[in-house]
Amino acid sequence: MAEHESLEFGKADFVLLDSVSLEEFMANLKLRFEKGRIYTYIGEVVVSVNPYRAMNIYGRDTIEQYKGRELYERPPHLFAIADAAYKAMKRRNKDTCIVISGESGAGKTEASKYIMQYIAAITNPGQRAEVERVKNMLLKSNCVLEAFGNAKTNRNDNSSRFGKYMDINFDFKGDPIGGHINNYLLEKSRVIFQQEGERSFHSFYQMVKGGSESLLRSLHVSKDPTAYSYIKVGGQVKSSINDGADFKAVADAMKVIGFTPDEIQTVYKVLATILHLNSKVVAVIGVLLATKEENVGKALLYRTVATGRDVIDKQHTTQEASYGRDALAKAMYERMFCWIVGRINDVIEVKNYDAKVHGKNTVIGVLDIYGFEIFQNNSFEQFCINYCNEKLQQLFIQLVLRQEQEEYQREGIPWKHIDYFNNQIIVDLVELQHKGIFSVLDEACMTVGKVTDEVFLQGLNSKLAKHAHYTSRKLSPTDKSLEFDRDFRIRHYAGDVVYSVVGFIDKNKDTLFQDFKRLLYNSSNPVLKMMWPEGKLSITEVTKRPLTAATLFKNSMIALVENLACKEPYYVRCIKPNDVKSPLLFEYERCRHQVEYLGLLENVRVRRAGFANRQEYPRFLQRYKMISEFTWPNHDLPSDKEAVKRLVQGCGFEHDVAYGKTKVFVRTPRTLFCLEEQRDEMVGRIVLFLQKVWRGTI
Ligand code: AD9
Ligand code: MG
Repeated sequence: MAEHESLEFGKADFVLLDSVSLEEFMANLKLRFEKGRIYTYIGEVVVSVNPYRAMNIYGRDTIEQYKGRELYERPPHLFAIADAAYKAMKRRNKDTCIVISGESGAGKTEASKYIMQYIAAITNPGQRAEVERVKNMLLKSNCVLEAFGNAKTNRNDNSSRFGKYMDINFDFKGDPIGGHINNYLLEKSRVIFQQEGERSFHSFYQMVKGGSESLLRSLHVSKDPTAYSYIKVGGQVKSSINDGADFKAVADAMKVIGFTPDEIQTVYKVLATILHLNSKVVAVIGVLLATKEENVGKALLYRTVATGRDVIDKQHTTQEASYGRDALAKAMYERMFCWIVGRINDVIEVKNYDAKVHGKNTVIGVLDIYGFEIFQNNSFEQFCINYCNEKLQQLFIQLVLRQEQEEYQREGIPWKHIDYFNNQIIVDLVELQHKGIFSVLDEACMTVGKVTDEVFLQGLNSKLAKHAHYTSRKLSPTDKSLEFDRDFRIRHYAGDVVYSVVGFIDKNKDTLFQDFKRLLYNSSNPVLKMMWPEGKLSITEVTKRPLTAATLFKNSMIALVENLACKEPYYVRCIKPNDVKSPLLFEYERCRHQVEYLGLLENVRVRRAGFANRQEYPRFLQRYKMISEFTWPNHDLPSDKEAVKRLVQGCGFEHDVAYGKTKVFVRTPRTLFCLEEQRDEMVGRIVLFLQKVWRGTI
């Protein structure tokens, strides 16, 4: 606990509240926000409130204050949690991860960047060139990924429209030697449509606003974003964002990362092609994609179908043609995004690491994913994003609330169970085999013949009629906020969301006519060709039905959670103080709601009743045996447990400790801190003693 912090700023750790009630929690949170203290602990969890203003707390001097310190020695900060994860990784050889959660606009992406900056700043004291290179790449990758994966939404001017999990690999010295980025479901529908007040991905506006005259001329692109219907749909192309300046920063970052000039040009060509797709300039598209004009025209208007052994060209209806064109725009953007991530991975991936020579290669993972969101109109994308947030909440419950309590029970420590809302029921509602919403959706998509979104909704209504977290107009006819044949509502852990089924089937099938894949594969631009390897197959070779978008997303989320669950987790829980991006406004109800659904109060209760630290008896003895005459150098007590008891008694910490079957539990970090101090002192004395022995002075 940061006791040196004055009480005028409230309690630095919610565990220290006089009594644990929602009112007290909120009063402390509010007081600290108003005093400019945006971080507060719950044990080792950081609660962060978005300050919506530049804070002078991330500089070099602050970094120095946190470097190598224990969590409770300094005021709460992201740097302390980053340092704790780093120490666990370095001292105990543990893979760790930092999971950042909170709703859209709460400050996750900013937090993840500060954490990475901190890790970069405290490592590589030897200034090894290769390590510096890796660090630089890791930091630069953020700027590129945000340009292509973030957009202005009505909740956040720089909203992440993809999920990102980044592993940073460290060598035995604790220096970063590489990394790997996993990206999750990009919200590609944004390429063709944005809601009122929103924008498409930053990259489009950056190119149009920041590209040089000659670049834009070569792409046949005008400097006016409103000339392109795909990116003016949202109506609000103006924003506080400086697209022109960002364009140059992104281009520089891509260069530094190692994108070749041809690769960067191809990226611009893809962006330009998407802009042109709406304006019938097939000739220009042909040039940009390095294919024949007539092939572009043909792919847009016809599709090749195999009927038995014959292959024929079938003309699209107008509707099919515009559907195909939109699908092409989305797919080209998504492919390019994944290709960019892949190229960054090529450069940062650990190469030639021999664990036998260099010891274990450990990782710190940082998860920054799209936050829970509710819009005026919520579709398949929001459904996936909110499901992802359910999964992360479930992981938090398992790791922080459940496992903790289960361990006390296992170890026979007296324990009064603390209740919490377990959202597993909602996770199941979405992902359960045969019964969940994803399964119903996939079933509808597999059905032969014309299946509509309404048929999908009927499927949901019949399968989920009794589910406490699902409803629709058919099931509650008096609920006027739901439209017949269109809406269903999920009671999420973070609130109720009404989803419109319109587009679910299409988005889940995610069909892209084979003709486009072949068109792009046959481009004479090698970079573009590389993005479309499956275009190699001829029409008669394509038989396998691809996995649906929902199944792919579900699988990737399950894999993500498995990956996180096997690491030592550190948590940052972000809170959004208001909906108007104000640095002054602490909207009480808004914040209370978040505190409740994030389960923060339960977190405090478990933590308070629980123990900050636990260690198996032999390990504890190994570390501290030198501070007691009964245990140094060896003890003659019947068991290690008895020896630990004797040691603890000798130090006077009896009141702060409980003895489990295999582990000793220490309630407050301060006790551990004192033990560490005594240990340091004794180690110092022992070293001195040994030096004297060696020198022969004793
Ligand atoms: V989303 O789920 O990707 O839509 P995030 O990532 O949670 O969302 P983000 O980090 O992008 O939110 O923060 C939103 C905005 O809040 C930023 O663009 C900043 O203007 C502002 N912000 C967030 N954290 C800080 C901070 N520590 N200091 C100053 C901040 N401003
Ligand atoms: Mg974000």
